[in-house]
Amino acid sequence: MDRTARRLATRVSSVLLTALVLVACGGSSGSGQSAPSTCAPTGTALTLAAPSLKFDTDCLATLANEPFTVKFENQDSGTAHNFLISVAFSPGSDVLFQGDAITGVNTVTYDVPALAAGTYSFECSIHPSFMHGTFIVASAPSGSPA
Ligand SMILES: [Cu+2]
Repeated sequence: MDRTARRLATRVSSVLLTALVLVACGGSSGSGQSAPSTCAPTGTALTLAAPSLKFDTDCLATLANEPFTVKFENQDSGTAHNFLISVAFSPGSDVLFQGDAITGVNTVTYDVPALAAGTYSFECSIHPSFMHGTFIVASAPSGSPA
């Protein structure tokens, strides 16, 4: 009788362990779906390129409360792309800036009004599902010249 109870206890604890391991793995393996990228602003002259139906970066950053420029190089011959910034990467979220589409190969520089600090989304409104990234607006790191 005592042995059976012991076995049962061992069994229960190993089931619990397995469950814990599964939960731990499940928690971290969700990163396949858009773990937010991060980057820090280095100025207000941004560059972005679109080679072969994607952007060349998944994170752009600019300084808060300062107008900035985005030099956008569409390298896709015969394909139109644009650049927009929205509050979040989801349909229907507020668009803060939308640049005119250009057909590659071509380069345009967008003048974008100042934005408040925050984390936004940038995307090509024509191909948002595979052309999008994180847009970070942040204050200059302390200690850097104003
Ligand atoms: Cu596009």
